[in-house]
Amino acid sequence: MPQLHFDENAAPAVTELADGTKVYRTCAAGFGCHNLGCGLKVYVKDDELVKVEGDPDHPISKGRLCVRCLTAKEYFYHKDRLLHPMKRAHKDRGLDKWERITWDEAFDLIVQKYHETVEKYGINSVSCWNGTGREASKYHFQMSNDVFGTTTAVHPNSGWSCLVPRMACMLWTMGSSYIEADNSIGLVGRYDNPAWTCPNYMLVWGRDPLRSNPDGLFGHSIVEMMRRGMKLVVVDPRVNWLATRAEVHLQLRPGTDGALALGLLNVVIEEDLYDHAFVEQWTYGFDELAERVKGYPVEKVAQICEVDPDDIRAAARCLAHGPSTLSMGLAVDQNPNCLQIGHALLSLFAILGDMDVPGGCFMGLPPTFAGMAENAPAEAGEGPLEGLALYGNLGVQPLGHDRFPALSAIVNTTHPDATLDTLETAVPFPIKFAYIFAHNPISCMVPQPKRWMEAIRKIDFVCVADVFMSPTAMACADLVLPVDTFLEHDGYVSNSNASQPGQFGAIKKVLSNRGESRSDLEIMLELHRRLYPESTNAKFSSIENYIDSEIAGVRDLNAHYADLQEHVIGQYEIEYRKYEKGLLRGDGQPGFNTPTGRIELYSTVLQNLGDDPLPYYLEPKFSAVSRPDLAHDYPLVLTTGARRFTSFHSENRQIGTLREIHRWPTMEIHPETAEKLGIAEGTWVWVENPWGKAKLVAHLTPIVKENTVSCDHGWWLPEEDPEELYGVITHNIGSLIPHEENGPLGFGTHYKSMPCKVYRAD
Ligand SMILES: Nc1nc2c(c(=O)[nH]1)N[C@H]1C(S)=C(S)[C@@H](COP(=O)(O)OP(=O)(O)OC[C@H]3O[C@@H](n4cnc5c(=O)[nH]c(N)nc54)[C@H](O)[C@@H]3O)O[C@H]1N2
Ligand SMILES: Nc1nc2c(c(=O)[nH]1)N[C@H]1C(S)=C(S)[C@@H](COP(=O)(O)OP(=O)(O)OC[C@H]3O[C@@H](n4cnc5c(=O)[nH]c(N)nc54)[C@H](O)[C@@H]3O)O[C@H]1N2
Ligand SMILES: [Mo]
Repeated sequence: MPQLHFDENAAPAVTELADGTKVYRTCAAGFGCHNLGCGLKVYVKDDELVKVEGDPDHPISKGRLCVRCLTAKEYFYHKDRLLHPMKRAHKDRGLDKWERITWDEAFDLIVQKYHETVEKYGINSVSCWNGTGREASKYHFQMSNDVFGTTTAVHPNSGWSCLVPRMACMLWTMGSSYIEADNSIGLVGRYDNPAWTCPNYMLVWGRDPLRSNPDGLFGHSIVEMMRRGMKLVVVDPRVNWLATRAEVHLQLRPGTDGALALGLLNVVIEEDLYDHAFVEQWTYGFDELAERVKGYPVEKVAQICEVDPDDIRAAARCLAHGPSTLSMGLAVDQNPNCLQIGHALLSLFAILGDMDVPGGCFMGLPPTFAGMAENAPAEAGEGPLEGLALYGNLGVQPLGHDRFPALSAIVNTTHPDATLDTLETAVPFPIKFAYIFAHNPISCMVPQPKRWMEAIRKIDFVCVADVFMSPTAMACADLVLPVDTFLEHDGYVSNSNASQPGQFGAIKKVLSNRGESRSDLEIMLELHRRLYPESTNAKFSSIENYIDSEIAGVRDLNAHYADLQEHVIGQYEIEYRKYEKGLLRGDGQPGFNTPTGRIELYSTVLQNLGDDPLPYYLEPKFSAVSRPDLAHDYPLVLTTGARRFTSFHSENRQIGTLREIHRWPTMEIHPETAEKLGIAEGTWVWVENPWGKAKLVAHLTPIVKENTVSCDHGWWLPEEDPEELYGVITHNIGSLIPHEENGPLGFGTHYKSMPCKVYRAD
């Protein structure tokens, strides 16, 4: 099991300069980020934030920082930060009529509304909402299940189209909680550690890690590996920075990923490029897979995907020069074909013999973290779920799991789309209470934002906890709670809770709180105290106890929170080739943690869940191929949400420097297409389809193909009128994405493949 390694040669946690300035080392979980944990040096003088710099002693980020941390001062001292709890009369939702109240009054209100709801409607009418994996997301299930005691934990990303589909493939077909490109992240000395091998090739699929630093892969590690000789194959409809440096760039038609993945498998099998010994010993269903991929010959796939057939062959041949590794991203999830794309890509690297070898695809240990169905700790809650395991065994099925039972096997939130149906119809029960934290559904997460906004407004009591007044809070909340930044509280960061190798680090309070802001963890512990005054649960008694018990619960790491505070960051290693050593399975036997003990190219789990056990291609439901009737009026293909350095979803829109770099909600369009439509650089345009429209600024660029436009997501204009909701509906590209158009098991949707037309807004 992993052990934490602290670097004894690193700078001390705090040093003092001659002028009295203190320099604190800490790990970042913001300003607009996952709780990724980049190393930070924070300069503080007389309780004033002077500046932040990258921490060169941090073994993973190694002194690098992105523009969002480099503009920390603007964020920290921003005039729009929420500083006090505020409430508003129910009838005034949407109006800027807030009344400042005390924290005591705020907690009293929450507790009162909570009890009223439970008494009148039952516990599951209480809902607890959370956005993407920020620091606060560590507390989503604790807050929902342990504090509120409800199964109505909501994450309303249509089709759960973020990470969970990929995780489902990893867990169900490979028996690994998470599989990531091996970038030496857990090894002391990193790339110089002899245990590591530099991959020969990395397949970067629908992911832009330099901008997104996604889920445990620090993007710049790709550049470091390129410097050591790694080459790239990129699958992306846009020519991003990595694509310009790739051996092969497959610039596919958005949404056709499933066909391309099967085409690559076809070449590897037909040209006999696979690892026979590995296939023989460790995989299940190779013959069936080989038979299936015969249906995806290169010429046919090339036509579907609008790429050159020779490029598909070239890509497959490159990857066969292993070790090769896979970095697959959000474009896999944001597609109703997601499970099959993920399954096909993982199968590709499995038959190439690249699973869990140095320089290959690193297999995560079985999961221990909140929300995962398998192997989860049975935490005794003190609410109505007392004594039940938190996940997979809730006793009550979360909302929508009757229609989409596969979801129960992977995550215990409600089904995102079914939640909207329930809000609108009160079937099977009404939702009357909502606690929304670190989440801005109206600006960002949901498709059909206006419809969701109206549905959320039907909830009797809505509390939003945020750093800023978000459009969701302005539109829907009765109570807002001011949350602080990671410089104002203690906390911790971790890499997939030690499923993957990597880091455990300390978030340290280095500045006094602005106003009366508090951390999500403090709010959670206080709510717990007030809802369970008799509780003797030591874990919830203090921040230190809470974090200590969280760390202690993770794979027997030899650390306490005090150690993290002292050393700032601990690195841990996990062995390669775990399947040979019995480290993946509960019974300690060699093999994989699947029903057959092998990597299931033919998935018995998918079969039992009612889907095809083999990967297949689903043509996007609204494409010109599927719906030629739509293609006449909506001839362009819309992909959305390609990440920018200057924002994290809807966050950072009020930061002046970042808005100078990227001023407006932007649509990328090919110059020739723009010319035909009379659209010049910088013109405001409407992007429209039968589901809705959004107003953006055109940026003419040849990085997109002539038939494709790529639009920003998560926009609102904080400088505009709050009572017009900061233009959030006007500029929201989510309006063009349909509700409940998920894959067969309820996963994925069309965030990256919809038809549209574009015209000038003037
Ligand atoms: N700066 C910043 N970083 C972030 C975020 C943020 O908002 N800002 N969000 C965070 C979150 S929650 C997530 S989930 C991750 C996501 O981060 P990533 O997984 O990196 O995903 P994206 O940036 O959405 O898209 C990556 C690439 O997919 C391409 N693409 C578009 N359509 C398709 C398609 O149909 N097929 C294929 N193969 N590619 C396509 C885009 O052109 C883009 O280059 O980023 C996280 N990191
Ligand atoms: N069209 C389209 N839509 C998309 C996507 C896309 O690619 N295309 N991507 C989707 C994806 S992958 C995701 S994950 C979702 C993300 O959707 P969300 O997670 O809902 O989006 P955010 O805008 O990040 O909302 C987070 C809110 O939390 C606040 N906040 C920041 N830090 C803290 C904190 O520490 N505590 C608290 N309480 N609040 C905090 C921020 O100010 C912000 O208002 O969006 C999805 N929406
Ligand atoms: Mo996400």
